[in-house]
Amino acid sequence: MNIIRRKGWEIRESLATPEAVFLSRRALMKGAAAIGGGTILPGLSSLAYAAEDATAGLYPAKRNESYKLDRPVTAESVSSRYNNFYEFGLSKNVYSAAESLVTRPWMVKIDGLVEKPRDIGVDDLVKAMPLEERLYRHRCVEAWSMTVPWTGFALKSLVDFAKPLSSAKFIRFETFLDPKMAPGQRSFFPWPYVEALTMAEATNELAMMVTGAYGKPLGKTFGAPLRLHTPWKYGFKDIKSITKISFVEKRPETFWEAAGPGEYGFWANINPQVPHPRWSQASEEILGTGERKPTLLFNGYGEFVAGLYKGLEKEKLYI
Ligand SMILES: Nc1nc2c(c(=O)[nH]1)N[C@H]1C(S)=C(S)[C@@H](COP(=O)(O)O)O[C@H]1N2
Ligand SMILES: [Mo]
Repeated sequence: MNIIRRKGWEIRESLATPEAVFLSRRALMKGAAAIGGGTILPGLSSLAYAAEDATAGLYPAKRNESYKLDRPVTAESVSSRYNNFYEFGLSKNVYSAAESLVTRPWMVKIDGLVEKPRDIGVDDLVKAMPLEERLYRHRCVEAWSMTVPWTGFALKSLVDFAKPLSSAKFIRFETFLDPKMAPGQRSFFPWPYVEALTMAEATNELAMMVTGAYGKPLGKTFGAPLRLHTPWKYGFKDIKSITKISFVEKRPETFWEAAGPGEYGFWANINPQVPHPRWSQASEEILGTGERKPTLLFNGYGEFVAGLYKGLEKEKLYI
């Protein structure tokens, strides 16, 4: 157990209270004193503010009831202690290492084939988007699954905000690159982590940008402050801690395609009948229960997404 360190979201939640304002003032004075004789420099207070989560008060967001479950939500104590976040190590037990992730200030670059490329602070982006909660199932390619109440907004809202040109055919996402902060990035993988979707996939209602979970701002181990969730695809598509979103014409090479092209592809749609080269995808272990359930085509989300793949039958849609 991690007793001494407070979780990121506890600090952020308390921001709404006068006490937290007082505390950050005090931290600010200390900082100013360190810089020069105790005078507060102009502009410093906004800097200090940007170091914290200015959107914490938006949680919990109202649930969108369109996405029904066939199983209980996974306990947060389970889902937040079994993670894939290779930037912080290869094991599932990376949650305390991931606490080194510095999530404020956090800029997101929107570039490529858009009307006007821009850099936007994650809090300004979140404030411009309609936040809601969705109950989604998550199926990792390693044959385990979990069910999480994510908070965030439809990726389509971000696409509308970015105003892509008609020449944009794909959307490419990139994670931060900082091997000092994330020691896993010193390993042999093709960093930074990259993922991508077609524009049709990105504007499907299911594709979600996630900024929170369990009614709170996103914990670091879940990929704060901004990650993707596409519940009909294997979990490796759900890129964490996004710093760059680019609209492009050519299909990008993704992190896992570059790392293991025989085993992981661009499409990664869930299909129990197409095994991974080294194991079956027919069923999944439900995290925290010891139970196995059959895996469903498109993870059971076919009514939303099956139409996206008409005419693409020659592609390797299921790895
Ligand atoms: N940047 C980054 N994003 C990532 C990963 C990663 O290692 N780095 N792992 C992926 C994989 S394989 C899965 S299953 C999910 C895990 O999400 P979770 O830790 O919230 O369960 O994140 C995905 N996104
Ligand atoms: Mo995964």
